[in-house]
Amino acid sequence: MIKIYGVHGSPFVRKVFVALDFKDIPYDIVAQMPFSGDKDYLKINPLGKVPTLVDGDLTLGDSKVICRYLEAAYPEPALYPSELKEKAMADWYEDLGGGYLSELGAGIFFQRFMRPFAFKQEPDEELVAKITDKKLPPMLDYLEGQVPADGFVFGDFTMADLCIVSPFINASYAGYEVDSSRWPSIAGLIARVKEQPQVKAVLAKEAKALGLS
Ligand SMILES: N[C@@H](CCC(=O)N[C@@H](CS)C(=O)NCC(=O)O)C(=O)O
Repeated sequence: MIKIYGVHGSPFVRKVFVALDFKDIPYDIVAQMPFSGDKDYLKINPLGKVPTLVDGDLTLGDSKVICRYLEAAYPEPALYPSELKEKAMADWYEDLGGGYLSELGAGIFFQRFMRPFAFKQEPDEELVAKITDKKLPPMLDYLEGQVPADGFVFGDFTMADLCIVSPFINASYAGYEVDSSRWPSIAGLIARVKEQPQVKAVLAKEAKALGLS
């Protein structure tokens, strides 16, 4: 049975859980906190980051690498587009969502969720405002021009939709919501992705794990 090391709430672990559920692949979760410095975990993932997948003699880090492996090993139902340029765009959205956008979402989440609840510290609202007022608007302007007003980016739901939306899910745990009057298409995509059955099921587990439900 496939084993996934990670925790609910991480946008990177979320991708892997959704991919496995979407493809109906059974798996066990091995609870692994990020930033733990756990020496045994560093033996299987020297970066110490989550998620890590163990499938028999294969041990892989990085959500993108893991999801690509799952897509190749279990092609149906497809979670990535197959047309060349759409596939390339899906890579770009995964890179953007897991890179810069994720840093912004994590910044809000860390300040407004982790600091008060995990570390009993006040959030740095100046830093949050810099993200919400300066860094996010140009990204949202760009995304607003990329995503459709209805449905998903490539027609059917794909990993690209989840990658675009995931940073905003984490920001929403910290009270940030995308302004739907300014960015209606991206706000609509966030709502639709949250309702996608496998995403919805994983988010329900996250809410429980984070004490939000
Ligand atoms: N590129 C990696 C990023 C994974 C990542 O940064 N995970 C975070 C949790 S959300 C983590 O483990 N951070 C711990 C650290 O950076 O040491 C992926 O896609 O899996």
